[in-house]
Amino acid sequence: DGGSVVLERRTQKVKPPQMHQVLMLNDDYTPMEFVVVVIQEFFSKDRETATQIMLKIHLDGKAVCGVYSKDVAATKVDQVLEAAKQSGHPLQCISEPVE
Ligand code: TYC
Repeated sequence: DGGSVVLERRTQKVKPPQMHQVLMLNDDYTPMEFVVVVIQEFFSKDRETATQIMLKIHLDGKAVCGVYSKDVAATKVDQVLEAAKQSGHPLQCISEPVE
């Protein structure tokens, strides 16, 4: 039969996921070399970039090591804290929403 067809258009609202930055914090005990290796290993940085980030942490107290989705950022934090614990260093790492 001639049933009516109603097409409803809704505005598409698809926002990109909130990104989270992973920050490493300075302390007086963790060796610089350990921090450089951790940044290379878990944040996929080359040695030069990792060294620059480590020095920024050392001088400023903290620095961003990478920006990821919330779950990936949480995994990075876990990996860093586990590696620090295994090695007996007090290195601290946190994640927080960008902005
Ligand atoms: N401040 C440490 C030292 O002098 C080096 C260091 C850098 C420690 C970065 C932690 O996240 C850090 N040995």
